[in-house]
Amino acid sequence: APGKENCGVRLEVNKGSDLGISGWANGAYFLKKDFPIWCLLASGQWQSGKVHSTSGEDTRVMLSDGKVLTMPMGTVLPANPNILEDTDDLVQLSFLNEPSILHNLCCRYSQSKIYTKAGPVLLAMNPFKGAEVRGNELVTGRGKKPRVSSGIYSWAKDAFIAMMNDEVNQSIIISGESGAGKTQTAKVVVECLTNLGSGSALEEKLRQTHVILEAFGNAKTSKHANSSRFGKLIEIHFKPTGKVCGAKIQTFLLEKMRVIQLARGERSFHVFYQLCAGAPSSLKERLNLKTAREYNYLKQGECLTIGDVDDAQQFHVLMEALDDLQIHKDYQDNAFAVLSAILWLGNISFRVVDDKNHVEVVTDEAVTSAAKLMGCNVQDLISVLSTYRTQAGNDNIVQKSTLPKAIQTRDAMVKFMYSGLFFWLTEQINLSLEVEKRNAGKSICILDICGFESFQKNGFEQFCINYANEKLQQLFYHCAFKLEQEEYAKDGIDWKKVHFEDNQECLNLIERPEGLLALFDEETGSPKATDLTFVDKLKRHFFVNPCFKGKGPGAFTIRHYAGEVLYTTNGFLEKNRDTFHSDSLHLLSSCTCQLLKSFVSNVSKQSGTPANSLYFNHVSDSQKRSISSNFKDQLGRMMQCLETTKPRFICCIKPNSMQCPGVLEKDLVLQQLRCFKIFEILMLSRSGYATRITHQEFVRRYNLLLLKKIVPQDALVTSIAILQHFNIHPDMYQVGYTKLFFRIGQLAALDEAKTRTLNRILLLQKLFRGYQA
Ligand code: AOV
Ligand code: MG
Repeated sequence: APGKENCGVRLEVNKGSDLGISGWANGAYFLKKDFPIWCLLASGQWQSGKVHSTSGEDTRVMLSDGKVLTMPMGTVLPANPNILEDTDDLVQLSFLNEPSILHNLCCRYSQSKIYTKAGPVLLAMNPFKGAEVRGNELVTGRGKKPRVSSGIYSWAKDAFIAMMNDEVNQSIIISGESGAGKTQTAKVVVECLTNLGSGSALEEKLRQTHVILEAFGNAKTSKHANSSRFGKLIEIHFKPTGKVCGAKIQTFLLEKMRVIQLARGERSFHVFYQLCAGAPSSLKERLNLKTAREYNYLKQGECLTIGDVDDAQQFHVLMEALDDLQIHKDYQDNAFAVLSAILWLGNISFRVVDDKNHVEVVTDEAVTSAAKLMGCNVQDLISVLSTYRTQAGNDNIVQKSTLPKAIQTRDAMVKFMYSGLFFWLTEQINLSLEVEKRNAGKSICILDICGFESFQKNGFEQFCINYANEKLQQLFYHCAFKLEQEEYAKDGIDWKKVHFEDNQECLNLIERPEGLLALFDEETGSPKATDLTFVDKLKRHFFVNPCFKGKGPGAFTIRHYAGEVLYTTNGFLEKNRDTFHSDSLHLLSSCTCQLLKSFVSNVSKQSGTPANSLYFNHVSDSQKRSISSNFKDQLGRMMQCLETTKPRFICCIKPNSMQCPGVLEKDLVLQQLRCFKIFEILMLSRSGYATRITHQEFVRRYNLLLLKKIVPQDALVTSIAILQHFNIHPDMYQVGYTKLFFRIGQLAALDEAKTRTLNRILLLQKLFRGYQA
């Protein structure tokens, strides 16, 4: 509002300014004596204080510790009155800047208030502690429901009400980096929604579902001991009356590589350790189970246990969950047999028999146990693992495999078996949660994927995970603005579209024709290509791309929305090919283990992948699709699916990297807030019409300013009368059907006028009383 003294704030979208103060660069109006402020000290920290005096460009400030400093222009920002410290919606802050926002979040976090709204999104700070200490934010659900924080309950209720009133399917997308609290938040949201739809039986079933999926799909990484290594979309269905009538889970993007390969300090999926530690002796005997340390697949990470987690006890929790979801005991036994077979397959050793590195399988306990558990002939298994067939004219020639080829064949079979098992489990769970037939109601879905990852060493898996997060982030940016603008549209006010910088540039690098994925596929399909030729190709194509940098041989960086990640391409091509030989497929289909057989028939079903299918875990060489192309298609379908709903976002924030309760590292939080562009979102919320207030509330608050009373029959008419009485410039507000929308600072001006008027009234009353006396 140039030229307006009392709101001389030049608003512009904060395009990553380090301090987040661009919006205040011109706004020196607050530099009045005793005004509360934030000072940027030489240490880079913000400290609170108040204005002492001003002279020219400099401001003398008194810090909260009593020190008086002279601060140059641009290092002092206005702070909010204490009363706003606790506000549960950052949009309500009178002064929006990084220190104020951080201060608000810190204050709330110290009181265990972990949920805070930032305009259209909900921020969830990870408390790293149990529900019992969530403080006074608790509300109790109906009946004996577990207690859920009111912040998230009312937020979930908004989605529920919108679904009921607008009859539009809703989705709640939970994002945040690894360990930020997405999976826990997803559980809380599910609990709120089932509670709102009075579905206690389903609520219990969903709780057991989480147990099962976490056992089979979560693992310890170097960042997070219970990291989700798959994505899930939980759909909760409601009848037209609002009562819950079932749920459905789609799982996707399972990191199946983890079964065969582990980084140091990481574990495979929890269920393997749980089974080894907790299986009752009869089961142990049947499956010929050993301890975890005796299996190559498990011991390669050099990490077999997690802190105080009792794997044996967790196994009992898992068994209970499988029983509760009525998964038949025979099936459970079959599933455990598949797990045991996988572990034994990993122990199979190969003996090199000639100078060409050709191998034979060593006939020992490993191969016999694996064959027995799979229900196939040992010799058949041996021949699939150590030979391959080539076609010469009409003849099939059988040749011995080399060591790498034999290992690749075995590992591919293992990956197939594990992802088949995971997919089968999801199907079983869905049978148990089944949505009532002929349901004409609506649904709310909750999306929880693997969070953004940046380790010291990042491979193909991190690339896929970060690409998926990049897609979600794009949707987030899009919706944060769309939702905002929808509110203006709904209330019938004029609204000029705001330009917003998103992550399209990075997605273009990855997705466009001739982009990274296309080149990746080209190299994957070329027999001569190697991981090194792949990187060279990328370097040639993207040497001017600002999101890409080649880094020495075999490595490159991508500038993602959440920071730059260094990828080493070792194994990229082979992982992307994911070759799975038809001989292996034949072997599995001939096994007496019913589950293994069913995995094969699932693949045939999926070859003509249905349009709405979100899984892609099985790839055979007959399909000739690379993992990355499948991944891209999957993500595309997932996005389309979400776009048919009204998406809402929860941004999970990791307050510290030690995973301690009560500790907030400001820099770490700030970095995440910047990734989510919370400042921009708030600035946009406010650069348009910062404050929204219903006509009724406005009249209640400012009616007394109209010394000449008008009959308040119609709040809208009275509102307009107040605005005119104060000569508020028409550029500064818009009158909506239900609300008034003000530009920043306008209500503060009215508040000042209100205080002046009240003081005058008090003075008059005093004088009047004195006169009477
Ligand atoms: P993530 O899903 O975001 O990581 P989680 O939801 O598993 O992270 O949370 C990480 C850890 O933080 C949990 O194991 C809990 O100890 C703690 N935590 C998170 N939210 C809460 C909460 N609301 N109440 C109590 N403790 C919580 V990953 O799956 O790695 O991207 O893939
Ligand atoms: Mg998770």
